[in-house]
Amino acid sequence: MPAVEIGVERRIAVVRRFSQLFLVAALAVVTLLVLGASPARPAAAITGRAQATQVTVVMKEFHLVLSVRSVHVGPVTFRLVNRGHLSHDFKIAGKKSAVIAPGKHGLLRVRFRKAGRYPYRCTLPGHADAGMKGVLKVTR
Ligand SMILES: [Cu+2]
Repeated sequence: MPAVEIGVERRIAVVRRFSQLFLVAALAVVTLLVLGASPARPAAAITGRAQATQVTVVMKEFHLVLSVRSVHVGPVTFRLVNRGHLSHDFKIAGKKSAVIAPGKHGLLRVRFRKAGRYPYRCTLPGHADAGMKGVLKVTR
């Protein structure tokens, strides 16, 4: 074989090798992007669709009974169930639900960004003073 042809073949082989390396590198980058850069983050942070913690709040005259005493930082859905004979609402972390009629239920979604103690209350006149209040602990 003439020397010129050997040179061309070698060059083609080098180009092939580089394109294979490039493909492997590109696949690695795509894989990292799909999986998310940091494996320490929870799955919810990678998908961006954090699963909200559910807390049931039973409303009665005159107290609010929460299904848990504490939640973690992040989105929380309060499921409000009025088992009383009067209308009630639920306010926490500056967010307030609609007024829930007796026998009805509603939802309040709150995102807790910091750990701490968050007071909650029913804002209807006199209800908190009569006992419809408490404190929810939010932890890291
Ligand atoms: Cu009330």
